[in-house]
Amino acid sequence: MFCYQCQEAAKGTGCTIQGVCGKTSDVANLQDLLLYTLKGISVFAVKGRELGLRNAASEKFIIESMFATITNANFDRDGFIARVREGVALRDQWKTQLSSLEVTIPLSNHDAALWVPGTEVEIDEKAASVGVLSTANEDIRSLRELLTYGLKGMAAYMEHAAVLSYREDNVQAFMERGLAATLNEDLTSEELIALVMECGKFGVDVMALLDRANTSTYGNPEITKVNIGVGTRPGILISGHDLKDMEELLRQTEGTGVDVYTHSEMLPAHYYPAFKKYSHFVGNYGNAWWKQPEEFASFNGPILMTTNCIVPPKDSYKDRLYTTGHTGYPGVMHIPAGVEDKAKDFSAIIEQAKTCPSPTEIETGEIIGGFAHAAVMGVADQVVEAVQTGAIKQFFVMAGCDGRMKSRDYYTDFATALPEDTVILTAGCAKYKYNKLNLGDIGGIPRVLDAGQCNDSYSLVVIALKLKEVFGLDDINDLPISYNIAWYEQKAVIVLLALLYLGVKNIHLGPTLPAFLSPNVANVLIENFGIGGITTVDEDMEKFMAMV
Ligand code: FS2
Ligand code: SF4
Repeated sequence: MFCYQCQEAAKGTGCTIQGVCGKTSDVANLQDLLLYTLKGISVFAVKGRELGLRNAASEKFIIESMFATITNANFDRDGFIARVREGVALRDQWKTQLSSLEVTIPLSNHDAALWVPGTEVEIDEKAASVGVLSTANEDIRSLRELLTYGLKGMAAYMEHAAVLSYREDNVQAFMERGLAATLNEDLTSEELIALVMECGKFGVDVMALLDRANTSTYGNPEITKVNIGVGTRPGILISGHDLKDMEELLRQTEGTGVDVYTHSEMLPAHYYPAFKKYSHFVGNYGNAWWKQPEEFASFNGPILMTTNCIVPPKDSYKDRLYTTGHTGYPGVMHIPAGVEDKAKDFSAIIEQAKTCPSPTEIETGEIIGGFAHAAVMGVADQVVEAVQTGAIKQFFVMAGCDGRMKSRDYYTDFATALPEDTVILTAGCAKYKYNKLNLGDIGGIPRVLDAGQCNDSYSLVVIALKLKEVFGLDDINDLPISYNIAWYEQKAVIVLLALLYLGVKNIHLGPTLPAFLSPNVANVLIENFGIGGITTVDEDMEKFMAMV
């Protein structure tokens, strides 16, 4: 195996024996093979689209399978083998359909468009030969992977929008074009860089689409205080990002005597009006994804993982853990999609919850959030006045991901060290590094404004663009906003590319720069966008404040 798609890549270069995430070597290879299969499908889907032909099953398959290969989403070997076989069958359907048209199909002689799966052993052998290192040139490899990881993040957001019946054809078309392009040996570095930038454009589009999907379905997030203590009844803990699962679980648990709590990236569900009506939606339990081992153990009840990030479970709670959607873990119960138009059936989780003790209290109090674009626009006058009077000197976008590494304490220390006339704009699970610090407020505006999940970084962009308009500025970089972003997995990659596409400069990215950036590709990002890493809190604070 060789995997370097996330921030925790071993030794800062790549996992080669087993993933730091817990992914085994065979599963890592099978994920590579699935990706290769998706590229093969895309070769034909691009041509089909050009000819006005579509295949809804292959479109759906590409998005769902891309999502399944994101860090910490799915560890299920058998599931990946089944997906590879299904993918090749879909590719061959396309092939048959196009063969009667006698058209020239670029890349149709590529092995990804031709290979045929045999026995499981042969699949494993093939899987070991198609990974990241099969591209010899390190800059081309770096650009192909940067594009691929952006596409993976894009797929996650497409899927969340799709479950709410929101799709955008241009985004799907780019997904297929981008995947096929990574097979093309003729593309130059410049052409690949252009595709990476285009990926950022579609990143903005997909986040806007998901924002529409979420807010049209569940209302605009509202400023909300969320309980972080526990009740006395048994509970179900729901994690991940899928709001449709959230809705369904709340509906099915109503009146059962079982409470529902959120974990990690599901915390922002509390901000949506549609979920506030459920009195058994008690609060948020615990912190970011990587705290699962201790927090899932002390929760005492069943836990539903709707998306990544899954930490390989401890025996102490494995029999209370459930996956659904495109997540999976061997030996963990999976809740399948509902048949035809039927909702997923969560009754097994609810029945188990009834037999469990209530959660052990690990903290008490409240945290505040819900500062997505509509809520912030509602208090825009107050914010603008605070900036004009100098009460707020600078905003710091500290969005993105949290993770296990000790070096991420930097973000807690940085937030603590920020001057009192600064405000943190956050989204994603990165927030857990500073959302319980009680940093106070500026004239009633909390110093940590949580917009929501990682995809709600879009809200931060909308807010920035609105401020730019209000202050009559030509350039988004003239705003009093600095960017100190933490990343972990591929959704952070699409968010980053989206910010670059919007022209945001001088983003600091940590705790380490991606291992998949070759020195030359990193230089392109440094020279054109001023991207930088992090150093120490003191040194960075000095640099940031000098720019104010
Ligand atoms: Fe956190 Fe994991 Fe949200 Fe990432 S819970 S690192 O998936 O996308 O952010
Ligand atoms: Fe390693 Fe991250 Fe890949 Fe897991 S996803 S194998 S931790 S680089």
